Amino acid sequence: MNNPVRLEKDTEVAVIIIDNPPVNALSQAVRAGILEAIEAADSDPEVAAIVLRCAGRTFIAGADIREFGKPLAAPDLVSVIARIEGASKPVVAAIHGTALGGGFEITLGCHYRCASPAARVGFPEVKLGILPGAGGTQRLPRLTGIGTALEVIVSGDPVPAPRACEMGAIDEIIDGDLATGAIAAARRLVAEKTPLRRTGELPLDGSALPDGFFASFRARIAARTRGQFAPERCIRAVEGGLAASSFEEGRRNERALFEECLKSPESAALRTMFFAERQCARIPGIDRDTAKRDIGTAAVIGAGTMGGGIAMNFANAGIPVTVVERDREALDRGLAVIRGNYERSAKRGRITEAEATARMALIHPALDMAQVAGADIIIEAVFENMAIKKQVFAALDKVARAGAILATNTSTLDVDEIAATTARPGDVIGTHFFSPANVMRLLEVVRGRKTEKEVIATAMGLAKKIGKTAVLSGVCYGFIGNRMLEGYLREANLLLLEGATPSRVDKVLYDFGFPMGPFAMSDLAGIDVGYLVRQERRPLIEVDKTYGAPGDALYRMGRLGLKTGAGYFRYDKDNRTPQPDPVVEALIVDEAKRLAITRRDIDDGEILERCLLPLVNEGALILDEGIALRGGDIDVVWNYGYGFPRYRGGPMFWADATGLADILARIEKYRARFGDRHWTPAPLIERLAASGGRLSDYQENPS
Ligand code: T1G
Ligand code: NAD
Repeated sequence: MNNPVRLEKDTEVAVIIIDNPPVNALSQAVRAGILEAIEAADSDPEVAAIVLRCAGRTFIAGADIREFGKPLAAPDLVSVIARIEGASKPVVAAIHGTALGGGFEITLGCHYRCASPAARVGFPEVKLGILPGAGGTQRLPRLTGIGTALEVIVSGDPVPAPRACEMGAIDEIIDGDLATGAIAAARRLVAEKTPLRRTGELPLDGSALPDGFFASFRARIAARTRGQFAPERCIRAVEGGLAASSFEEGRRNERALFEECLKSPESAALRTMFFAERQCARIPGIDRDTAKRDIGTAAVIGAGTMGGGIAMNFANAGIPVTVVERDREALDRGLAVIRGNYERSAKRGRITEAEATARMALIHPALDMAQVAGADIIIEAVFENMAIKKQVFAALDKVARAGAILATNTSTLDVDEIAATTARPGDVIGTHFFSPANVMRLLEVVRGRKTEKEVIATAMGLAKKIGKTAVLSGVCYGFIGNRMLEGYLREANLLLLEGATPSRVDKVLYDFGFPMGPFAMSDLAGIDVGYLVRQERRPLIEVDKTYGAPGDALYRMGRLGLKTGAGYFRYDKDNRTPQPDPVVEALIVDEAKRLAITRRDIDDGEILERCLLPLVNEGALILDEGIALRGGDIDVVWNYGYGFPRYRGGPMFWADATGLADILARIEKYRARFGDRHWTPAPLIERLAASGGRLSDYQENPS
């Protein structure tokens, strides 16, 4: 392999160029290359200053995450940065793209930092369950002050260069050519004989911090970081720097905390999720050479809850979109909701008024299906009813241009059956958005039996363009996510009949790390939604009289969830906090009596297992059937679609971490109690438990 670091000269300025595609991660060769180049430039009498920059699309994106957990080959990053900082000539960092993690730390070791206006810097480590481990928690506070640095380190969010400049983390924004500008800056430092500014030698001043600063910072982030290990270690690293008598002492403390994080199960989960998320985009048989269709215009059929949100995704990405409804009233209502959403975003400062207006202008309301004739993709989001969907697709088949992609947003229906109503099943695909569709990151792309590869490739590419993480699913009832959800909700409801309360069950899942429990989630989605899903399958489920009984009873009472102010919980006006409702508790007791279920005290451990094991078991079936390509895909679906705590991986990773033999034994325990119907272990779990394999790495046909 070629050396990923080269040294060029622009008369008296040495330019170190890092070229390690795709993101200039700090592999051992890069670390060694930088060290060697710095030594050479520093000892070269003809060199007066040094510029450090990157080739390719971005500055250094940080340590090479693939090297984590392996013995670290020399030189380590700490020594490389110490050598940069210790150089006897000005070292100028020139940042484009993103300088993240170890990449940002390198720039902090330089004596001067310039950046392109669109560059961003930051410490994403906390999102990988670790902390900046090469002096970042010690140097950044010396430049920006402790409060600002702490915010950057604990949030993990990248900071736009102009803001970083205001904070003091960047010295200069360069509007024109960055490489030229950085060299000019280096010459200026030499000409003006500016003393070398070594960040590590700057004082760390905590005297301006208000009393109890760290305690109140901890309190402020407690809810947002609950259950996580790394955020507290980030705080301790910064706090330790302040207490330390030297930079070096603070840095050693940071290193110890970093090592502790690296060994944590949370970090293992988060790193696995980082790669799982990127792996989802890879589909066997589809690669860069697979043709993609151009998506310049779009259309959405139905402007209800989902249609409106889906249309917003296109408008947000600058793609004009026609929205078709069946009557004027529904159309006006749909458009009003979209307008309201944009106005709210503008009021909150998330977008400008001008952006809101421009986006709204990209959405074209229509009452006539013929208006979609020119669209490159048409997404149907009408009622969840097969007969209606078939009518819509038959109509689309008549009006859509040849080569248009015909997509359905169905949550459960058979995409192949829908495709068969057209003369072009190869162009039909499922695009299952999650509610609210303009907010939720997940998109399940559902491949029909006849869907053409280029249609799949186009849908996956489009997802990226509109800011979604796409996961490919095969056709089955509920696809990946909702099929798994079914068992989770079934057990949660049964637990109520057996003796638990909605608040107790929700608390257990909340404490596990979900943003809300199954019942608050059901109330938010609508009790009617769950009821209608069960209605469609009554013949299948009515053998089990207990199935969904509490939800059915609430539906009959007209308690449809948050929207009616009452569901499993009750809600005060203008307050979305679920309140326990004695009416529901009495209702559950009545239902249990009617169904002859003896209520008992159920412990938290059983509540958790009863909800999570069905996820694992169904996930294993889905994998074995080839509905999901890999275990990691399932985990991404559950993280982005249902809020499964990312620091626990997903249901598949959680099962692996628990141990598949243990998982199997627990499923068997419930099988002995409740019978085979819902508790027959998935054969894949039995196989992997026996062979020592893992669900989260499992893939049938590795690409
Ligand atoms: N290590 C290894 N591979 C990486 C990587 C990294 N840090 N970052 C990206 N990749 C791979 C990625 O898997 C993908 O591979 C390809 O690069 C393109 O990425 C000591 C401890 C930089 C904003 O956490 O946030 O420094 O799938 O598809 O959308 O304190 O990648 O093509 O084979 O995401 O343009 C901290 C993580 C490390 C940055 C680019 N750094 N990366 O986004 O492309 S910890 C991070 C990103 C650290 C020090 C410590 C993004 C990006 P493949 P991509 P993108
Ligand atoms: P909705 O009832 O809010 O909206 C459906 C809209 O379609 C209505 O406005 C209706 O007037 C319109 N419509 C019906 N027939 C039409 C026709 N022939 N032509 C044009 N418009 C027509 O429903 P929704 O919640 O938005 O669901 C839409 C689809 O998305 C369903 O398939 C549903 O299963 C799926 N989905 C819903 C959710 C969710 O949480 N609501 C999540 C994912 C997927």
